[in-house]
Amino acid sequence: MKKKLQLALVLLVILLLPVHGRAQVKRYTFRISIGSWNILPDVAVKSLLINNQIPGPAIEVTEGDVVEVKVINDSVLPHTIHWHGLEVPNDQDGVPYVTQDPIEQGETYTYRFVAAPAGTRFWHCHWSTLLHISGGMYGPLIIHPRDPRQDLNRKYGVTLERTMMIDSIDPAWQDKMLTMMAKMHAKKGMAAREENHKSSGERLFADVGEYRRAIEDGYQSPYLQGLPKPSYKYHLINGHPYPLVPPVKTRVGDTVRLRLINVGNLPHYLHFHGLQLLVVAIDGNTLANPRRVNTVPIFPGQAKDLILQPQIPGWWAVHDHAEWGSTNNGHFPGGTMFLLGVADREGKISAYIPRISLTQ
Ligand SMILES: [Cu+2]
Repeated sequence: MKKKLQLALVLLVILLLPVHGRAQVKRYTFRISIGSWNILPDVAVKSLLINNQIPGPAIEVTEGDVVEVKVINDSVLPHTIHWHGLEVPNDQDGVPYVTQDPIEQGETYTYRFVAAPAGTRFWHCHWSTLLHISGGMYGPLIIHPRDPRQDLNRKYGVTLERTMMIDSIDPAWQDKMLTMMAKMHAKKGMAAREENHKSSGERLFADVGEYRRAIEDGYQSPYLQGLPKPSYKYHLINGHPYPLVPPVKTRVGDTVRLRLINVGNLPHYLHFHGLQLLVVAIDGNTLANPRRVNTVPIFPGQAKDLILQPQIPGWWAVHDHAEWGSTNNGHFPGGTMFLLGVADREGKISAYIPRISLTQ
């Protein structure tokens, strides 16, 4: 009897193995540099690039995989990387002076964690986040469920997938701040190297009491020094605003999964022409009751998974219905906008050929 039970267990394990697969170690290298990024052909912005791209590299793994990210800091500024929406060991969470020291110029640091929970998640720099996220330090972190019964692609029969990361930037502010910060840290770095110290040179306090005493003793808080503030002028999808956002081309009968991630500081309200869609997950977590909508609010730090099954052929506009989000430096159209091309069964999208207008 015992032997039969053992055999049944072994068979069960063998049956489950090919379905669930084995956890793997997935390795990534992030090389950080300061460079120029053309959001539009005539708008170049000083940026923080990871492997020379915005967004940075996409991490795509299966739940339970071990993720190893080697961060090489070739920039003069400090950084840490945070895994947004993941449940990682505390010392891998990437919050400077809360869970780790910043990664300084010339340093290499390796993060290691198990990918969980499944869903549409992302990563971003957590040092000077206002500047470093708008600078371009972010990327998708897609975790596929290990159990195929939890897989929304399988459930909805997804034939096409796109991930869109939304961010808003102020090029003039970003240029000024990155230049200023780079100069400051270069100076600090030189002084620190002479004294054989770490280069950040941040003033650190052990607790609130020490911070209060420092102010009583004449310490000047950085928040009273009046740094310039951003006034967001361009709204990007994967590093570019409309008209550089590539259209999503599909056909009647297809099922499209859009993974929207808002990494920026402004809310956006994406309105889809010509169809109703299903919101099937928020912040990577599957909804028990998907919502049928045609306008999708997406707030800072939020992710939403959308399922689209377009039925009417044509070129359909998808745009931010808070209209400032659909402008480039105040001019409509631009920003968070793209076209959804739906072909009929013969492959024809529309008799009307869309062109690009920038002067409406
Ligand atoms: Cu950074």
